[in-house]
Amino acid sequence: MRRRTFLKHGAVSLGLLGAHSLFAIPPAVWAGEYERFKRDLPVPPLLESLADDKGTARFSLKATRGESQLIDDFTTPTMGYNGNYLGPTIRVRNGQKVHVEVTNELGEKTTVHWHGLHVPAEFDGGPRQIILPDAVWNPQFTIKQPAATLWYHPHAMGLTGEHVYMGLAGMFYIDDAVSDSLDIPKKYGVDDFPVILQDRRFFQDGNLAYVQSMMDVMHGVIGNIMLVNGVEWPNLNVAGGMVRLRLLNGSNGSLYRIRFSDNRAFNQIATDGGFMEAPVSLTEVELSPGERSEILVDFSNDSAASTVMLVVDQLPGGQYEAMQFTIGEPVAKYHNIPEKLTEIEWLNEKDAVRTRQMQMQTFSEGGRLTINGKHMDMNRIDEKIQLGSTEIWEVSNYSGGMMQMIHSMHLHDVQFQILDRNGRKPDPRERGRKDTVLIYPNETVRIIARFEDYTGIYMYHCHLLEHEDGGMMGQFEVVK
Ligand SMILES: [Cu+2]
Repeated sequence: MRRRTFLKHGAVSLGLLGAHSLFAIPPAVWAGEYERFKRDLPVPPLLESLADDKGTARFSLKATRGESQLIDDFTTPTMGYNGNYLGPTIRVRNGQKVHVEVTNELGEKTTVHWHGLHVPAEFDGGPRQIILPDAVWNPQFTIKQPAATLWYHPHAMGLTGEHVYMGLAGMFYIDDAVSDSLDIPKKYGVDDFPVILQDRRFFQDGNLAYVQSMMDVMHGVIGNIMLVNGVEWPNLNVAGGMVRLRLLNGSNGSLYRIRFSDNRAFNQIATDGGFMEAPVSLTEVELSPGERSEILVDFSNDSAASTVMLVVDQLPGGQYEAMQFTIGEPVAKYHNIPEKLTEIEWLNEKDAVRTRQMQMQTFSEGGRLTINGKHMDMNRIDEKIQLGSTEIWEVSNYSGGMMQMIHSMHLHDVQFQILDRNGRKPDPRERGRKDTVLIYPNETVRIIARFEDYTGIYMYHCHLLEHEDGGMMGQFEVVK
């Protein structure tokens, strides 16, 4: 079915896709004959923890290669953790000791970075913690942060974009007394679902078409097929009640605006690093690469067997009816939206010991991607930060001219808070714990963070993965 459709639309794709038309399968939306939403949304399995006699949670992750049916009728060589594509969801509690055994079966070096997790530098999984082929890495840490939806992915210098593109990524949940006590959906895969959004581009033979041109490095690799948890056009059967979606922009370089096909309102309850103080009613969530958002969607007024779609506007790019919800019978127990979710300790500008300027620049100096005019160098420490201190970082994006594009600033080690965007207070939906922040062209975003508990070297970088691999990254060292 798909192949026939491809031939039929081949001529159309030539004109619209330009240089990529020779290898790319045409966008899903043109394949009018294809039956969508016939595959179930895959829910990554929860990773079984083997708790030892001291109560430490023990996990085993293997980075491997495999084959997947990301889009129907095509077999694609992929990478995954403990499977063919993506990885299992790791679930731990605040205060818990965690030990992960990571085995690298990729045949090339990789790392595993715990995105959003506050851990000792040596266990952060950045480019300094390389796992050689067939080697085993044993990070151990204690969870010291509130309930949140974090994720894990590779972070080897120059290879991050390709490894993530091939499928290496997984969710990392933290639970605590607050998440236990809130009367919200929390049954994994029943009324609480991970939603990992990733656009991808394919060759006609089903292979993923990673970086093919300089444009792909400049803008990030922008796909024309939207995957949800590793499948194009999945359907999810939900009961007629409240459903919690943990949205992750797992793309390499696309900005996503996410909404429902009927533009219904929903409530955002968490930012990157955990619950907000109170739910925020929205009709659209905006996520740059690496950002997460938890939302509560009310299906209790939908009649049984009705459907609604999750729509993703991709910038730059297209619009996707990414997945379908099919609503079933009403639930027996209905969750209300809590008025209050948690308390956040807001950092005070007056406590900041200094302000650092971070200029994210595209092709500033001899065609390079830089921060403050500097290209990433593993042998250079860019910023030294006093342990326990609070700092303001002024992150700006003024590349100018033809090079206007978004950046997505990610700091390892900390959860920060957004003070303002071009001097204006952030939207309510951004008032919470953050580890990744969208920076629009011609924008300066001030963030504030406290660097506590651990000394050592951590990364800060653009989370457009081709920018990161291209050198838009630096190292800060927390010192005593
Ligand atoms: Cu960037």
